[in-house]
Parts: sequence; C-alpha cells; structure tokens
Amino acid sequence: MLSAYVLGLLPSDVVDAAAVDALRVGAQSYVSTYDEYSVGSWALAPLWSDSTGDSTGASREHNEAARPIAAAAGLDGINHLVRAHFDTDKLRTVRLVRASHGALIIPHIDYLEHEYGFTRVHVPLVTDSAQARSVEDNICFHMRRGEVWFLNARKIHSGGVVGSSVRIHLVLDFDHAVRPVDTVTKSLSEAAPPLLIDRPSLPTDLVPSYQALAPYIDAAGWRDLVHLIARVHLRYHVPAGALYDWLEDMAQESAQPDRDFLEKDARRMRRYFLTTGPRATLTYGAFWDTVLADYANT
Ligand code: YCP
Ligand code: CO
Repeated sequence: MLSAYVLGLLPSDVVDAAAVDALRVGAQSYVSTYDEYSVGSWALAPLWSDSTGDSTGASREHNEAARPIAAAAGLDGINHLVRAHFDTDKLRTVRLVRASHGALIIPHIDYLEHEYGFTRVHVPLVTDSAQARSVEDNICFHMRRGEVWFLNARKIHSGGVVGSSVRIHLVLDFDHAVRPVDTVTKSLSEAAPPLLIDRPSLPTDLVPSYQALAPYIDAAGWRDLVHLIARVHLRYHVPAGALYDWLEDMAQESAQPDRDFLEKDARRMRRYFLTTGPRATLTYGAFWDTVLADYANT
C-alpha cells in the first residue's frame, strides 16, 4: 500500500502561474547542499525560510512561519500558490526540486538527522506523466501536475525522470504535528485516483551484468557504478532499497586493493541514506578523505 496520498487538486490557473515561475528560476538559485543525494542533474532551490534568511536549503527544524527569501522575490505565481492555499503559520520551508536528463534522487529516508521531521507536501508544477516518477518502497507512481501530495518521507523513496523531460516539484515542509489535511487552508477539488506505474520486471541479466564489472571496479570507478545501479529501480519492478544490497554484493566482488574501501563505502551509504543519517555518517567526500589520510599515515 502506498502511504503517500493526494489531498486534492489546485486550480489550474494557480498552477499555470507557478509553473511559469518555476521555469524562470535560474541555475544561480539552485544549491549544492544535497548533491550527496543527486544521481545526475537533480537539485533543489530554496525559496522560503525562517527569519535568518537561510539560503542553503538545508533542512532544519525551527518554529517560525516561513517567509520568502531573496530567491523568491518576484515569483508571484509561486508565492501566491503558497499563500492562497496553505497554512503559512505552520510552514517551515518552501523549496523547488528539479530533475532533468534522466536524473533522480537516490533512494533514502528523510528526517534521520531531526528530532521530529516535518509534514511534507509536494506540488508538481512541471512534469510529464510518461517520464516523471516516484518510488516508495516497491510502488512506483506519478504525481500529476497541480495535485497536492502528502509524502511519507519515512519510507524508502526516490523520484526523478527516466527520459529527457524536466520535472519540477514545489516542496513544502510543515511543522511535524500538522496533519497532512490541515496543511491546506482552502478546499481543493477532488483529484483522480493516484496514477500508479507498472514497471516491467527486472531483466534477469541486468544486475548480473553490472555485477560482472565488479572485479574491475576500483575506488575511481565506484561512483559511476553506484549511479548506474541507482537508476535501475526507477525503470524496473524492484524495491528502491535493493540498491544498497546490490552495492554491498558488488563491493565484495571488487578486486584488491580497493575492495575494503568499497565494502566500507557500501555500508556507509546504507547508513547515510537509510539508518543513522547525515548527522551521524560521513559523506562520500569526507569518507574518501579519511581513507586517504589513513593511507598517508601507514
Ligand atoms: C530534506 N533530504 O529532507 C532533504 C532534501 C534530499 C534529502 C533532499 O530536506
Ligand atoms: Co526525501
């Protein structure tokens, strides 16, 4: 059962105006804060934050009503959509997330670094029902333009595009105590039943053929392999979390001298994205630096 669900549909004129804005947001507004999660061209642009004006887009718990930061000045369509339909007192951040060129966010669980987390709502502004998809555990679905979705970010999830389309979602984080239905302040029109996507079954030779590369994968090529394998669940009927099993298997089959590094990195990724989270786990870059420092000391 999908635990994400649709709260309703926004008026199309409101969505149209916000979509025009979303396409106007330039590269300078997108930040690298969550590059650790990107597989290809996936990025987020912070638009509303607390009174510190924090423009990093980093997810942070606070108790203030969110307000537009400089990057949101002039985005009247987006700002109106938010103000006219959502409870801005309980709103903590507004961000755009964009995926293009076959990019996705790596399977992960959110709020691991937080005490409470958030009630998270997505509104797709620019999307394509044939190419834009989200996965929660082993369920693949499409969030239609203008639908207001509650996302259960405590499940293993991912999202992106499988082709050349651009997908831009408005993501609103509310205080964790707010029920999803209470994030909206105006009644929405009824949405169609959720659009589930039936992915074809995994070709039996796909993962083994990647696995066959393993003996030749050293630390330098590992990242590319991770990104290749991270895309598999978006196309084929396998759970988003299977990625971390495959990575552990492949790391074990790598040839020396980097096998130990890869095995540790596969375990690090599972911890970073699924269990102990970013606050307690090194990033890929920091992990790499630590290992190199260890080599230097031996
Ligand atoms: C968050 N989690 O919870 C981030 C957004 C991906 C990981 C990007 O805000
Ligand atoms: Co997430």
